[in-house]
Formats: sequence, C-alpha cells, structure tokens
Amino acid sequence: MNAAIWNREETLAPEAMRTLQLERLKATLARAYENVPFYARRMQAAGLVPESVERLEDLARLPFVTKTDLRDQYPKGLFAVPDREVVRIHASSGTTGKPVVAGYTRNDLENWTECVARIVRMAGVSDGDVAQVAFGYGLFTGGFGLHYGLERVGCTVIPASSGNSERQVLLMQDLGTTVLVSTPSYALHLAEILEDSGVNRDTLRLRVGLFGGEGHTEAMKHEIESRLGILDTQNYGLTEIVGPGVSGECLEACGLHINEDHFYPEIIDPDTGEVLPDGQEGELVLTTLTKEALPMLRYRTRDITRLYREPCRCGRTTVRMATVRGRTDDMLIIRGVNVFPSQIESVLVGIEGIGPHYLIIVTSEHYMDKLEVQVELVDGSLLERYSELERLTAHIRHQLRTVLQIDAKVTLLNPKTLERTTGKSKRVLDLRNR
Ligand code: DLL
Repeated sequence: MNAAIWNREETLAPEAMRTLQLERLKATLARAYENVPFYARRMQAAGLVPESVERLEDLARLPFVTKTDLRDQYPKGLFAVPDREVVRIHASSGTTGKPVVAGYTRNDLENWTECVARIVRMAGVSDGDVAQVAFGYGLFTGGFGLHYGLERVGCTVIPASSGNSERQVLLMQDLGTTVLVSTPSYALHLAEILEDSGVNRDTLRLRVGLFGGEGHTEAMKHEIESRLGILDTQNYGLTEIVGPGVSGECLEACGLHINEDHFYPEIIDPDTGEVLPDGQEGELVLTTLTKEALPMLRYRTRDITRLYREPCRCGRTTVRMATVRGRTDDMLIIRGVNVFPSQIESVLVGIEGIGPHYLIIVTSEHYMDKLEVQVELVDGSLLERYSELERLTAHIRHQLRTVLQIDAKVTLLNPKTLERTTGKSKRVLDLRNR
C-alpha cells in the first residue's frame, strides 16, 4: 500500500465498501431508532422500521434531518447515548439562534482522529512536519479536530489557535512551521502580514496549507499558492457530522476524497429532495455510519457539490466530491438571477490591480434589487488618478456582467479597508427586507 494511505478502508474495492457501509448503516439505524425518540417518531411517521432498509438505496426512503430539526432538539435531543458516555462537546457558532451541539463518545473521538489523520496524509503531511494550527481551539471543531489527527501521524503540532497574526508569523519563523492549518481567508491575511512586515518568504519553511472551514475558488487557491509559496490543499467537514475529517484533497488535486466508510454521501435536488445520479450537482446529504453519540441520518448540509467515482491516481478508491460551489442558503437571488458569491470571487481574483478581499452588498431600492461589490485597490494612489480608476471600474463591471448577467455597482476602496477575520470570512451583506 502506498505509504501516504493511512487506513486500508481508503482502498477497498467498491463492492467491499458497499458491504461495509450497509452493515454499519443497519447498526446506526437500529441504534438511532432505539435510543433517539426523534428518529423513532420520524421513521414511524414514514411507515418505516430499521429493518425496512435492506439495501443502501433504501436509505432514500428515510426523511431528511435539517438544521431546524437540530435547533428544535437543542441541546441534546438527538444524542443516542447517556450523558456519562459523552466525553467531548463541540458546537457550531451559528449566525442565527442557538448553536448546534455535537457530542462525542470515546470511540467517536478515535474515529474522528483517524479520519483527520487520513486527510493529513492525503495532503502529503507526515512526521517530519511542523504544523501550526491557526483554527480556534474551543467549541469550534477546527482546532481540536485537526490537532489530534496531525498528532496521530506524528507531526509536531503548534496549537497557535486563531488570531494574533504577528505572533503567528513569529511562531512560523522561530519554530520552522511547514504546514499552515487555517481558513483560506486567514491564510491570505497572513500572507499580507508577511509581506507588510518585510519577512522574506524564503526564510520560512512553509510548504503546504491544510485549508477548510469555508470555500475558496480555484482563483483564490492560486493566489494563496503564489503569495505564500505553498501547496494549497483543502478539506471539508461540518459540526453536525463530526467537524473536519469528512473529506480532503490528495496530491492529485482532483476533488475531495470522502471518508465514506464513516460518512455516507448522497446528492439531492434541493427543491424536490430527489436523489440525483453521480456526476450531477446538487445538495450534499450525509449519513453517519459509525457515530455513537450523535448519529445523523440523511442530514441536509446545504452545501452544493457533486460526487464522482472514477479511480484516482493516488490509489484511494473512495468516492470524491467536487469543491463546494456554495451553499443553498448562500445563493443570492438578485433580480431573479441566481448569484453565488463564489462566482463573484472567481471574477475578482483574476483581475490585476485589486486585492483578493471583497464585500458583496445587496440592497433594495423601490423594489429593485441592487448589487454592489466592494473591493480593495492594491495601489491606493490610483484613487487620485481618475481616468485609470474609471477604466478599472468599468473593466470589473464588464467582467461581472459577463459572468452574472446582471449589472453591479463596483466600489474601489483604499488598500486594507475591508475587515479581516481570523476565522471564517463574512463576504455578503444582504440588506434587503426579508
Ligand atoms: O467548519 C468544520 C471544519 C473546520 C472543516 C476546519 C474543515 C476545517 P462548521 O463550523 O459547522 O464546521 O461549518 C460547516 O462550513 O457546511 C460548509 O458550508 C463550510 N465548509 C467547511 N469546509 C469547507 C470547504 C467546520 N472545504 C460548514 N469548502 C459547511 C467549502 C466548507 N465550504
């Protein structure tokens, strides 16, 4: 087996994987039905018992679980084990209302560590590496989640946590960090700090980034790679399912391998709920196959992607998901046109003279939606050169129009005026009355 492959389950033949998945699914269904009244009620209402699922395809008969269900069951209504078996709690921050609370048994933590270890190895990271974790250590799953997986493969882990960018740079310099673990937007922010403080990139040992927690476009990936001089790899996950460790990119950079012996993926049409065939884009729905404390049956992630099973050159046989294109609740409908922030990002990052940070503002005037895109200039003195400024603005508007099919107001700002975040970035301000 290729040394970079951490567990043998990553290379199972498709039939063997399906057998394992079905066996684990049946056990999960039985546990959930027996221990979680919510699941028992839901299944009964659909005329189902755990034994109704005889094949993996039968899973499609089960109702979905949504974030609203989790909120209604707050804090621990979906837990399937007694409190004394829960050894860790995490929670998602949640921009509205109550957070989602996730619990883990000892076995859950062990499986989580193994899943993250796989992702770390996929990115070519191993015991010779020094990994600086710039995710928050706390209720957020990013810090602790990556931490234990990195330790498992033998890395030296620096639990820097998020924030204090100057200290992050100092740690990188003095401790010889080779792996940066953060959100992609924070990686760009650190690149800026490095440039501003005149640190010569070549004096650093940074070589690879393990980025996740939010999306980034191909264009942004190139920007990070060229400014930090590293290889950008991404990984995906969510609190409701486990945290990071659901899927990650290998060095072939052709999609994210899903740890499908632990998390069973489906793609559905977000409007009808119908399961879509491989290759078609839709909403990712995940079912946990090994989770004890918080089993999740058909959780609607709201993340838009597609699945593909063509063999990967890395030797892993696990199904892959494409980079998440956006979230169903991220999609803006502006004057009837569907707009994903990621489309705007791809346009902006390719344009010379402007920085990679941006803010999308949507307002409504006289019942008409207005889209404004604020972006920073690389060279602030351009603000005094009117004709050049006009030309650049017109160019950006034109490019946006070509991609989005709608007009946007473009506002060019002085360098470094938009807010920088150390965690997930907030790039959309929808001020319409909804
Ligand atoms: O962000 C877990 C995580 C931490 C993953 C660190 C990777 C690294 P939540 O805070 O619950 O959990 O947010 C989950 O973030 O549904 C996606 O919308 C988004 N997300 C996470 N990773 C990616 C990614 C963590 N690689 C939500 N690409 C998910 C796009 C991502 N979106």
